[in-house]
Amino acid sequence: MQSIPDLIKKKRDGGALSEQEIKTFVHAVTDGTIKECQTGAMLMAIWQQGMEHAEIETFTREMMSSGEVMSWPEEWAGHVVDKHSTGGVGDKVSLVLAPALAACGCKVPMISGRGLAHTGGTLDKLESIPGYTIHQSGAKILEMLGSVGCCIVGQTKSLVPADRVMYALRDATSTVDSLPLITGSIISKKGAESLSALILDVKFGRAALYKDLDSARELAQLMVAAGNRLGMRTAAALSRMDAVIGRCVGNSLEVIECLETLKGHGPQDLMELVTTLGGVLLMMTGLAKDQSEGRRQISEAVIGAPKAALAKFRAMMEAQGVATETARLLCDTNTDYHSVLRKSKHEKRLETTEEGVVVDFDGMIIAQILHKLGAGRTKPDQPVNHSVGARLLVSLGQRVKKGVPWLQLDYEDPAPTAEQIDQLQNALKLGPKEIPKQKLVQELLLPQ
Ligand code: IUR
Repeated sequence: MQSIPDLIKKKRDGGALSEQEIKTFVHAVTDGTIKECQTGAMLMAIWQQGMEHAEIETFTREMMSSGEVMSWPEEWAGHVVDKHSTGGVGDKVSLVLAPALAACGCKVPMISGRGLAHTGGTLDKLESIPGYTIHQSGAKILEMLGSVGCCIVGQTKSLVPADRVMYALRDATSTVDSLPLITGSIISKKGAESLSALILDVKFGRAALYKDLDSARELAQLMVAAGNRLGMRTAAALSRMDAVIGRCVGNSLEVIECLETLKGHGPQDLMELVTTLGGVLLMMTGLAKDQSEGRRQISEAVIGAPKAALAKFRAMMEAQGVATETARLLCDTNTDYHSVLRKSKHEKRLETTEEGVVVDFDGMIIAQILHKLGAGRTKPDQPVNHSVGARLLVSLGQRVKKGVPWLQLDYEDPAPTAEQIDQLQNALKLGPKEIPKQKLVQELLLPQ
């Protein structure tokens, strides 16, 4: 058998690793027999030389098999689904989509992540709800899927251990932005959920990991191919991420916006993402005959009477540790959300400095400043301040006069500096007239 240095050399020099060689590497990472520096060197070799399709497939499969692979009752066959987003600003889709899918008959074992860098994490948002416990055992996940139909939880220790090791080292070796490594990492974890169908929301734009449509499409194609080869019906949406999804950014504020959406008052762009992604999933599971029927079912679950998705969200909160009274308060109409969710000690309203039509918000600037004010983290275990956030007070296309409040900033410690306020002011772009809206979901890649 070849030694680890031989494998590193082969990849470093541009060779394609065989199935056995990839197995040897992933096993060594999983059982800890490889030195950290060797894993780092292999990651860099992969970053530089890339991988062929067959290598990516084997790599992903081996990562998936490095730990526990979940299994579900036979009667759920075909209906176990999930979605993954590559990360955005104000991206709260999962909190609405998971219960909506459950209301439509799917089983949704949604395993999510925490936020890192400028993008928020679904788990951080949920943890702003007192009592919500993201760590749940495999047995409890099974029980929640049986009784509620969905759960949103953190990665369990036994799921894809090879990724835990590699992901930490990728950060330390500047190898995060590698298409085969991203594909292996994301798709192996979804494969270990034993999904019937998976939708990927691959974002492109100013506030996304990939700035242009072509590179986002390249990643999406690789992930769709790997997911389908692993036996999940996998599709991807390429969606624009320049401004903000919905009107709120920041953990508590985003939970409030989701609850409002589940009560039928959601912003149009958030609903567009939820119904598009959910519609494709329902089509892939066969629960809807086509995409538009799927969209209609999801929309009905969210805005129709009774509020079926809201009921699922409430049941999910309770199943994951939220007190019955807290869950009831959050789901009541005309509730005071801040009787439950932490409100920031301070707020500041930014006003327009000229007259004009709102043509753009720079989501990246807003996210970066909120991150500095404590809404996000720079290191994996850093705590976040759930109360820090921002709410847009004006909409795209709206004509505004000078001196109109356009952004409410919720902050605690640190307070924003004068320079940060100036930067935030630059996030708002006014123009002489409205510009045509661009499509939010630019392309869909569906399985053949
Ligand atoms: N999320 C993951 O789970 N893996 C990755 O490589 C990235 C995000 I980038």
